[in-house]
Amino acid sequence: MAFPKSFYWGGATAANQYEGGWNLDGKGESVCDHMRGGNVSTPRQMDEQLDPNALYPSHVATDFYHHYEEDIALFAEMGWNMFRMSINWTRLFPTGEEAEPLAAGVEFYDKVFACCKKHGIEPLVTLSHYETPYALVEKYNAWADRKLIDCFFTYAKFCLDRWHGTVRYWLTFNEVNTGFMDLGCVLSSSLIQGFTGTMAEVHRTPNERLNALHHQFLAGAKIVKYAHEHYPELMMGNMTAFMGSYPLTCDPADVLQNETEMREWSWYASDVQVRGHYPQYAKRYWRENDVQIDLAEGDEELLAAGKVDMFTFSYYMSSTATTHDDGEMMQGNMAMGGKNPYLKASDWGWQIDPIGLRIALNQIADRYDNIPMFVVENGFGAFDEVVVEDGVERVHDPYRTDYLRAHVEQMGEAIEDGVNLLGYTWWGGIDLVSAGTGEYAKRYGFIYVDYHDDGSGDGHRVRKDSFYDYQKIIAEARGE
Ligand code: BGP
Repeated sequence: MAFPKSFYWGGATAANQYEGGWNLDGKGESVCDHMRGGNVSTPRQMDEQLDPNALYPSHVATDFYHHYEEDIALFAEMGWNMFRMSINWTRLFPTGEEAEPLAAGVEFYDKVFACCKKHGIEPLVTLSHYETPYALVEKYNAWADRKLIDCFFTYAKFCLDRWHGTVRYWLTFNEVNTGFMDLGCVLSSSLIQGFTGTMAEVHRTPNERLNALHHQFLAGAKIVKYAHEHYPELMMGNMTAFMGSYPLTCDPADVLQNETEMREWSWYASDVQVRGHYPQYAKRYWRENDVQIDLAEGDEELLAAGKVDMFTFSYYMSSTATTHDDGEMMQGNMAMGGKNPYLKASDWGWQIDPIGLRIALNQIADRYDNIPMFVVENGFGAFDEVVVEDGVERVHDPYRTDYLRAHVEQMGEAIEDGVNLLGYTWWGGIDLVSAGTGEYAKRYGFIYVDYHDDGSGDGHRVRKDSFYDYQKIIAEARGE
């Protein structure tokens, strides 16, 4: 295999889906703490007021808060040398506006990073992974307001000042590009002040969406600039949900449609974050969609001064684009775009396309002068079954290993193509709550966690077959 010795292998998580302990030790409420669970056909519901009788999956999630030592030891056993996690903004700054962080929160992450170090695992930390303080939604409608830039900067600056010696790799906003669409207006830009209803009911104008994004670009650039000035050894990255797509036919109109969708869904955000300015096609989009960007004095300079050092992205599936009305749309949570007759899909309608990952890596390398890259999310959500054999609990999940192997193979090809890929963190690694549906049943982990959608389960961990498969793949790649 083509992987260099220095390659990072690991898994990725997010506090809102993994950590739990939602109100312990002074932690404040995040956006996700107000979201109920759903499933593939029932969208998640957002409650302005929490209902004491409802289940909110982020409240316990899969309880990393109380299991971090056990879990990190299991990660090390698989051979990981990287663990992507997010810091829960509200564990440090409960309402997002305190001047000083909560000591208990600081102590928790101190312990987590020390534990990673003990196991030789490099943390890769997302500063904001769908965890905007709910108090900032109530007060400012979150990223609609420029004020959030300062709130975020106070929080992010604290994190860098405290942990720059321990954490080298940092990401600003998870899947920030989803804010271009209604899809990202709940979890990512959180334009949901006073809103109760399902995720599918949130519709914001292009002007609202793109201004919220503008504020996130500025906040990201501000912390990247601060890192470059104070801690030049850090690697600061964007994080894009890469929505790979193909023209459904060779009709030039389909090719153009595909190009347009790729720009809007995937490239718009990273073009700003990597190049430090808005792309040439933005102005026409703004004009034709009634968008007036709140460009204040100094904004353009800040974007130019806060260019990221690495490109990181999630990749799960690909779709198609067409202008013909006979194209069938993909079904399922967070799945956008058209179906591809050459691809199979998961139970949630996500089309499986390993070659698409190689294409994505090459497209990013071509576009951004072979910038260092990480695939920070890629994975297969599936229903798993625990069976007891000779008194031992097991999960046989060859479908997950198949998906993993096929994608690892294509990353190897991309490295052969010359792509500057530094690492891979599989989404989950350990079971956690789904972001799109809020389910436990959509499992991604190599480690099973005994929690269920009806609130039952004791949280004990079980190594799935894929645990040993990933262990083997990593060892093989390292030539061990
Ligand atoms: C990405 C998110 C993750 C994660 C993943 C899988 O969009 O960054 O937080 O959850 O997708 O999606 P889902 O959980 O909906 O299956």
